[in-house]
Amino acid sequence: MKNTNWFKDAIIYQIYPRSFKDSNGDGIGDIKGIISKLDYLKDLGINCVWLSPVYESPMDDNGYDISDYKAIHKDFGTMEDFKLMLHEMHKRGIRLIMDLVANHTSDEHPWFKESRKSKDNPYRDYYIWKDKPNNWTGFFGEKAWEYVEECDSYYLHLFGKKQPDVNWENPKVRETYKDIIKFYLDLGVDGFRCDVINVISKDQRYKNGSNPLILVGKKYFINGPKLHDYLQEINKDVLSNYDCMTVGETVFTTLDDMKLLTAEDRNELSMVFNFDHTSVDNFLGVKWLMRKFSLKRFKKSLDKYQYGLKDVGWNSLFYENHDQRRSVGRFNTDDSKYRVESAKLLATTMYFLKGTPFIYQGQEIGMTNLNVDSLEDFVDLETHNVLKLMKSLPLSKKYIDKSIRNGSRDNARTPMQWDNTTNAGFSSSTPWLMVNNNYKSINVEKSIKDDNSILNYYKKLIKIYKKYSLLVREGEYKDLYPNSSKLFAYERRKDNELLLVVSNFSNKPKKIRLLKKYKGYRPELLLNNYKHLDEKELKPYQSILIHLKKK
Ligand code: ISL
Ligand code: CA
Repeated sequence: MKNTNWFKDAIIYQIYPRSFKDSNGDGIGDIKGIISKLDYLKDLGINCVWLSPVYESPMDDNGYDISDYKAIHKDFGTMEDFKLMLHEMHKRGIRLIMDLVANHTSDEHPWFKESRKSKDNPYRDYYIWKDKPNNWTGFFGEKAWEYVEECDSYYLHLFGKKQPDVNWENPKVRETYKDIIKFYLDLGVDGFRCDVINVISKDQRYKNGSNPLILVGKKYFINGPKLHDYLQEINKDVLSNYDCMTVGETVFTTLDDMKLLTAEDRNELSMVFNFDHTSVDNFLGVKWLMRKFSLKRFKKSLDKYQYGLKDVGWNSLFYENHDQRRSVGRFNTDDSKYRVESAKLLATTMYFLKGTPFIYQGQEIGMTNLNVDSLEDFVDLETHNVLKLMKSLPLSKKYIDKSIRNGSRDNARTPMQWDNTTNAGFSSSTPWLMVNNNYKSINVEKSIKDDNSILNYYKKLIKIYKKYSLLVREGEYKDLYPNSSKLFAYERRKDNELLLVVSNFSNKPKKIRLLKKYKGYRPELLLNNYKHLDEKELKPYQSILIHLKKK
């Protein structure tokens, strides 16, 4: 990347296009639908969009299985629609980052169709073939190798069967991805969210060693030996010529990895998504293995990177995406009685940390998880693969039911709730995935009119965020009560000024004493998710943001 820092002032909104807005009544969200909602996004105050894949694809994994990187899938529209969308975004001061899925293609990609034909096919080395598979298990809970009779060998797929991993060892593969990246940057795109980027380099020994319950053979295919070389190569050859940013999706990364990946002078990525804080309610980072949430653990996982990346690298700040369940109701919060307070508390607590905020579509109105009648109603391939796996293990029906309902990616993928008309105003016909049945009470139209809504709180929060950008960007972070199991309170301090966030992560009132500490300061209450503030006691899920300046 050019020496550019705009990503540090970006507020990024993720669009999952299939579920955002359908313009032509086929039940599938599309690019024209996105264009029709750009004023809504501008009004929200975000200044960058991350768009999940819209490329040509058989849609086995909703577009994360790409069969032509330079074409737009007809469900979403045409390349002309895409260019128009980009133009309309830029006109409104909104940048666009695309999803770059470079670890695998679809098995229907022409490269793979060739590759599987024979051992001497020119495209053979575009993928990873072995005569004998090792015992790796993929991320979706199935064996990571698939046999092809035609060429009597096995190909590697760390995700679905229809998502063969490409071979980054092959320089031709790297050139091809550089060309794809260049193609979109030349169209004016502002950067990329790089799908599972830290698994592109594989340990060439292909040793046995994954555990089917853990679902990943972490040691063997995370952060492979050439990861940093590949990222630096892409940077040098392509990204450095453009004013762009990258955010890498990195699974199971450590602080040390993150420093290497995001240090400015190493020219690899602008920032990465780290999943430590979304793993505090599971075991081993596997969301199906449910664990009771602990605020202390949550804070510890955030603190580690807030302190750890103080001088080197940069953080991303998020709760949700298209793979995670909804945040309200999670992290010890409540999605019924205190839904509104909870959603506001979550926002205040996360977005004044140091890093770039990401908001996932629907989060800004407090959308909740999908409540299906039967597990069969889920449509996601991962959900069904894992359900099958779980049924083969000695687990109780009750556990399986709860774990699948909790973990299914469909929770985040239900259509955006625009208004209280049929199909929540998402589409004029039956949507590809059912609408959450609470759309009559939770929707954008209603939120706009209600001064007290989550949406209007987000708008206010974003305005304040922009106003205090220097403090949010540079202020020194300090967790005031790392050991409290109810309170999350932190400072962002620079010179004689600071922002103070205090949040009560519980459904009971909580006594506080800390405001006394700031006697010599002039306080200004910037955000409060209740009408009033009692300086000695926070209400259930109450959260406040105060600006303090030395007198
Ligand atoms: O969500 C997960 C498990 O439920 C993660 O392990 C997830 O699979 C992992 O973060 C990778 O996700 C990304 O790549 C996948 C795609 O299905 C996801 O939607 C994408 O975000 C394969 O391309
Ligand atoms: Ca459509």
